[in-house]
Amino acid sequence: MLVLVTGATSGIGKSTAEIFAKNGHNLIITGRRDERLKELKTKLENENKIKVTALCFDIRNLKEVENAISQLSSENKKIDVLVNNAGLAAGLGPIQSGEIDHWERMIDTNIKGLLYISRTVSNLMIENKKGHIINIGSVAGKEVYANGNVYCATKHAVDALNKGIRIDLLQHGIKVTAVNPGMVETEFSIVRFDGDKDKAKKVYAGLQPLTPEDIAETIFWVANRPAHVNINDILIMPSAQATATNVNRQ
Ligand code: NDP
Ligand code: 8X3
Repeated sequence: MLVLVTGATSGIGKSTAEIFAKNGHNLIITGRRDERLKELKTKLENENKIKVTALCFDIRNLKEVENAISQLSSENKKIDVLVNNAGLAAGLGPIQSGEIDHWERMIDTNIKGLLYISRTVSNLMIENKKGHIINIGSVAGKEVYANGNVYCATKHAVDALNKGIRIDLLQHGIKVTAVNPGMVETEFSIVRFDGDKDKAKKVYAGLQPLTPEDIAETIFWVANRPAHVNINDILIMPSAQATATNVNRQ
């Protein structure tokens, strides 16, 4: 399989690239931090007999997305799996004092970025007459919690797009799946709190969060179902988390 993972410089995306690499699959990895992409490419190619293509671009920029994908070799355009993982939360506060820049970053990345790459790659999958799009949603796309307003809205949009894209691509034999995690300890909360590591650490205090590897294993499993089987939607939580806000801290 050839697997394109967006947001592979960190967290869930990086672990996803690693598990596919270990299992001998070629990869296209993307993100904005070029150094990290280059390091990961070198590591994965040295440790596994695979080919990794690193594409550095900002998923919020349609031109950058289209240029990056159009420059792929014809072999690399035969993408079997697109993992729509790049995304972020910015801020956690009430709507009346929300920062416009935070809102725009989330909407532009989680919704518009996902749309840009899905449109571009689904056209390649249609030509290839097969493919699988795996969208990383969230528990925040299934319920809304206090101060989560815009982030929750973007992940509800991913939930809706997951269903809509599946309908649109049905006739082309392309599978579409959502993997929706609860709390996973990555750089997610550091980004959400604008680099405040102490504040980020407190999110996971007193409980065992999911690891990015837990989610990567689920993504790998989803991508490896037989051709006639599609997993539409999975909600995966730490055992210590019942809902977005019901958490059992010891
Ligand atoms: P990380 O912050 O560790 O990773 C986010 C990744 O997204 C990075 O590789 C980053 O790359 C990439 N990214 C962000 N913005 C852009 C952009 N504008 N252009 C290109 N790439 C971008 O967080 P996670 O691994 O936790 O998050 C991955 C996904 O999982 C997100 O969609 C998130 O919403 C979702 N999720 C996370 C949960 C959690 O608790 N951690 C729970 C539920 C869902 P770079 O900075 O190099 O561009
Ligand atoms: C990330 C999970 O609960 O922090 O999508 O919104 S949560």
